[in-house]
Amino acid sequence: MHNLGQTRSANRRDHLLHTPDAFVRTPLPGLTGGLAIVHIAPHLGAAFTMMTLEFAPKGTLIQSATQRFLYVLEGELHLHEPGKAIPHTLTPGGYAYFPTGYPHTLTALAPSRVVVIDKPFLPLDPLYLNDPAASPDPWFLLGREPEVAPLPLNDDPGLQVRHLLPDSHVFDFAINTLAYDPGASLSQVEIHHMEHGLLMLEGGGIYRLGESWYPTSAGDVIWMAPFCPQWFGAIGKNPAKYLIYKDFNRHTLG
Ligand code: UGY
Ligand code: MN
Repeated sequence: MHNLGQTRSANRRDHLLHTPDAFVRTPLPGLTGGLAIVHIAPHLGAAFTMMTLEFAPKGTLIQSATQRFLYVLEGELHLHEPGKAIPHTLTPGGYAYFPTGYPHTLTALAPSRVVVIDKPFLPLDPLYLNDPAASPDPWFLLGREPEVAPLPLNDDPGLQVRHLLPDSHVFDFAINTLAYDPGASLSQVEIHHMEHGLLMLEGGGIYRLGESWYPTSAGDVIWMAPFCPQWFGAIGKNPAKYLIYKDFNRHTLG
């Protein structure tokens, strides 16, 4: 249904709010039986791509040219690794990380939705390896968000963070979930050099981005450029939760 040219989405120099009323679906190479909604891409000024893939049963996805993180929102999928006879089964809350060039095939067993983040890897200078014999490369991993132990953010028990990737400098980005009790908020306006890609998973609230305050709810995606002023409050009576990407563990000058 058209909405007389109106949308909740906003595209500004230092942020993008991408709301479902403005989503456009597109085919992509490597994706069969499915369509992609590309939310965030280098064209915006981002150093990564974030998209939602929507699969029909039997739809498939193969690896891209970059490292990849994926998170299942809905449905059920098989993840095939080459040389392994038994696939992994991924369900909502399940996630996977693939280093650059790690071959994989994802096959939907049911209608499914998956968030995918692709990013060219920035190698870690061996100077920074704690153990010089350790590998400078990140490794394939699978996990389940509900099984990751939550930690209070800045000692606030009403705001719990889960780190989905290992605490190791070889990873050049972080993926976390932040779960807010009703009424909880970030303790400060953040301004930092890392950029963010965010998907609101549950509930909603008010997001400050730059000099604007936006009502935000489940299904919305946000890009925050480096140094974009940001703050969130889970306004209302329901908890809120989002999945958030940030570039991490690298010096700004390489
Ligand atoms: O990790 C972060 O920078 C996070 N606290 N930012 C945010 O939620 N906007
Ligand atoms: Mn932040």
